Amino acid sequence: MQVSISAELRRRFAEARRVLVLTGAGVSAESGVPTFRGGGNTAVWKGIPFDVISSGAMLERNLPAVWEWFDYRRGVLASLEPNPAHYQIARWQDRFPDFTLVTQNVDGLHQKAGSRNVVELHGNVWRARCTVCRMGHDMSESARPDACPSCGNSVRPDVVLFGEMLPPGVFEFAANKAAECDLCFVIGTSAIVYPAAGLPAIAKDAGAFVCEVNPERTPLSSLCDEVITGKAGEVVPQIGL
Ligand code: BJW
Repeated sequence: MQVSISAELRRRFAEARRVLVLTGAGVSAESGVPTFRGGGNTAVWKGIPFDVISSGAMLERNLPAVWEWFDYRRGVLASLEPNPAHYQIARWQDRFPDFTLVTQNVDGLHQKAGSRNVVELHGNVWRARCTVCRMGHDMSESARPDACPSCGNSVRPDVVLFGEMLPPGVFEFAANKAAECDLCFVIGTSAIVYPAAGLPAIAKDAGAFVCEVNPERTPLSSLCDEVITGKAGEVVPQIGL
């Protein structure tokens, strides 16, 4: 579907030097990853709402149940591929002198599309980490360890669950980039989970042009300079290279 892109956005895109892109689950929807909100079949897992099963409280109460949920998720993700939005965003990293991709997604599809140095606010399902020493374990090529190979304690998904803190320094890095950018894209997020949803306002307050891409309006739509209504896989490739 052809979308309307303003002359102002085209000019900003042509002239931008520092660009920040914030993505959410919607950017992966056309790859077959269910979003968290607005329907889909992972909003409830075995009768447990996702914000309960994906919570720090559940992790403390029932770590095996949390692993079962994440093992299922990795199983689904293993066969999924990036879509045209992931690929176009990956091309943008070589288009602008200073480019930062900040994602709330834990699916690894941006990296699979070729994006480098992705700022992962909420972690990644393909990593486990020790609950005590925090040592990380890559599960993309090897199985989940039963215990930490370094200290023997239990491991958990390296994902930021509800009620947990973001990894130290990650949000601060993203916030600094938001404060410095001149063009900010907000793609496929419902913009209700903080602190991630606060990044576009930081960019806007610092003078950036903010553009949202989403089939639905969000709480951020009214602060954006441009709202493009549509699916990321259709809209993002039309914005330009
Ligand atoms: C398309 C599309 C297509 C569809 N193309 N688009 C300030 C105020 C109030 C509360 C808080 C606050 N600050 C912090 C909080 C608490 C909480 C929070 O924000 N709660 C809100 C829900 C109210 N935040 C936290 O707990 C965070 N921690 C924290 O702040 O620590 C400090 C602290 C602790 C305790 C108290 C206070 C402060 C941590 C948040 C971690 C989020 N984790 C999750 C789960 C990850 C694990 C897992 O994968 O299971 O991360 S929650 C879930 O939501 C996931 C996502 O990353 C995140 C955001 O969702 P996203 O990406 O926006 O997806 P959806 O599904 O919501 O939206 C999809 C969008 O796509 C929709 O708009 C569609 O229209 C669109 N779409 N198809 C483009 N084809």
